Amino acid sequence: MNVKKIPLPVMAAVLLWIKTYVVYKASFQIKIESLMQELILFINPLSFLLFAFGLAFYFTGEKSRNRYVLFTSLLLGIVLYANVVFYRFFTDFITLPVLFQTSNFSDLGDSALTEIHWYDGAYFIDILLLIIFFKQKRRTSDFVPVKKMHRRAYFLVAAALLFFNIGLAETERPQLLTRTFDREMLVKNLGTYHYHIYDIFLQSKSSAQRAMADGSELVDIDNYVSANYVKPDPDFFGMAKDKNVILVTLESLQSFVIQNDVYGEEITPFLNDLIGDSYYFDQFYHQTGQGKTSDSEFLVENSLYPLSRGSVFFTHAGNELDSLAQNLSEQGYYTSAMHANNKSFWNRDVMYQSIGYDRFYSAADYHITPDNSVGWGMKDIHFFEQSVDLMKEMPKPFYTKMITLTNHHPFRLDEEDQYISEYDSKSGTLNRYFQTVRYMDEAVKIFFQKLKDEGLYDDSIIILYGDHYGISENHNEAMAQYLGEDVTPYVSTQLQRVPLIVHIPGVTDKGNGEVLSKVSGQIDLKPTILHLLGVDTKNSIQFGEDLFSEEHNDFVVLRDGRFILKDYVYADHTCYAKETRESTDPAFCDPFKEKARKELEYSDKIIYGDLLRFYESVEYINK
Ligand code: GP9
Ligand code: MN
Repeated sequence: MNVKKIPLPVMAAVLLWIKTYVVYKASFQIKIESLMQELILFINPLSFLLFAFGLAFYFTGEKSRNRYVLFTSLLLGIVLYANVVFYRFFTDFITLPVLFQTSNFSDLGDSALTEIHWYDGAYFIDILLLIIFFKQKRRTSDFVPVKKMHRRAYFLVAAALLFFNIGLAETERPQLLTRTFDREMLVKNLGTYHYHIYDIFLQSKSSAQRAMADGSELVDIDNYVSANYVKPDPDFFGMAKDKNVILVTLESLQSFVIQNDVYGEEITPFLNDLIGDSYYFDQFYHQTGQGKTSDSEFLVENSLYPLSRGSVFFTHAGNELDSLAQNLSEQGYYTSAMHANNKSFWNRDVMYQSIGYDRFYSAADYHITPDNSVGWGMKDIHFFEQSVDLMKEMPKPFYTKMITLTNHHPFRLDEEDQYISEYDSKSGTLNRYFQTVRYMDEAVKIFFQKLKDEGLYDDSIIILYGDHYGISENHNEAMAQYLGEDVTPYVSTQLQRVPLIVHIPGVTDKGNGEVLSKVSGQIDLKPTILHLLGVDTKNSIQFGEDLFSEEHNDFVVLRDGRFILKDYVYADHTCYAKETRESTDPAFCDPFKEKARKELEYSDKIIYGDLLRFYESVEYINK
């Protein structure tokens, strides 16, 4: 084949394609776990590049076409290189909100400079090759504009490639775009250029919605929230004043495993004991959507609902918030989050700045080895042990939110960590789930012991809750076998219960443990915790209610619109009576439909319009 015959745009696309792949391998640490993932990584830059350079075929003059090709190569080369430099410092890919977050800007400028090296010129070698190539070409061949038919065929190939790429990515990572988990995942599956386009799209969408909003919308919301405020119980208000707060997010833990067994073996022996020494809420629901763990964090920190699609951590990471962490900072607490995973997962590194933690202890702060890892990363026992060592060094009082990891789909464990036997059903996921839950239970037990050994226990309150379901509806058949009943919409809704355990040393462990069957959800945690610490929330925009308040209402809305009352469950457009577990007269649920809809709508409005930035002025209007 005569290289000189290759059209310049195609040549440029191929050069940049190869360069991008080389840069992926050399400058980013993208985890590749299979040959298929490697293949996706390899092909993912190509379709975008074919499109970008293909536009050159619309130029009729040789000079303008060459200029366009060169300019595009340079521009994309700069984008790629900027990511390399950014990655060297932040081990992350650039996002628009990061670039435009003014507080980051000066830091970014400084750190960027220190990460640029003289040998980085090598990143632009393809441009040099391109110039040589087109100089040669100009000398030897005449310029011919491209025929329409060829142009069409070219774009058809590019489009086919794009769909092939998306298809492969979808099989590797279902719901990649709607869940937007992790930037590494997006780059790995769709390529760095598509990732930037997607990021621009997300950003412009939320900027538009934000630009249209003004504080007046907040007045109604504020009125609604104030009317629904419930007074704290004086016996509980300030009960844990100035204690350290340790909030433990237990990955994928659902309530149905509590006080339950597999072939006679207890699944959560430690938690079962702990419940006796704690306030245990057995009618507490997760309210997460596609943002899973990140949604649970959002709910707990802000007492707002997450969004119905995507994760707020990604879509609205720059919003003004009035978080639990900020409230506790104001009370002199040192605030942090602890999670032994890549810090960019769920965009935490960016969102945590808006939440306002003083510190995020992520994978880089833990000693992670192949021996102490399984599945998604560091095993919980090691995570808890190392975390307590980190806690010892924290200024007191502190508030820290810990997130466990081992009890995560696909629920794999090393043999030595399997304390109970597998369940036997058609679903491997459910079969293994009980074992990983049992492992997590052991980890929590070791954690409590270590807190005691290190003298942290007495001055702390420990609150544990499940973040979301672990077993999805795909496993209904196996679930029905375990539960001994069909998973109807009613049962499925009841399965959305996650444990909430509030353990207050010196109080609940002195025989004051209690099972509280209040119908409630993650949204209630922020006012509950603040009130326990003696912090007033009367002026906060929050949809939750203090769980210890006498006035707490038995009502919880799930993110998909289902809701649960004291005696009824509204699911699948049907009103179910808890007593009979059968559908009943819709009139029992009807009066609450409007309230459920309104809460979700108001909360969405706050997030889309970034309305809390107007809060001070609304307070003023209302006074
Ligand atoms: C990852 C962990 C799991 O860091 O929080 O996220 P999930 O898939 O459960 O949302
Ligand atoms: Mn989770």
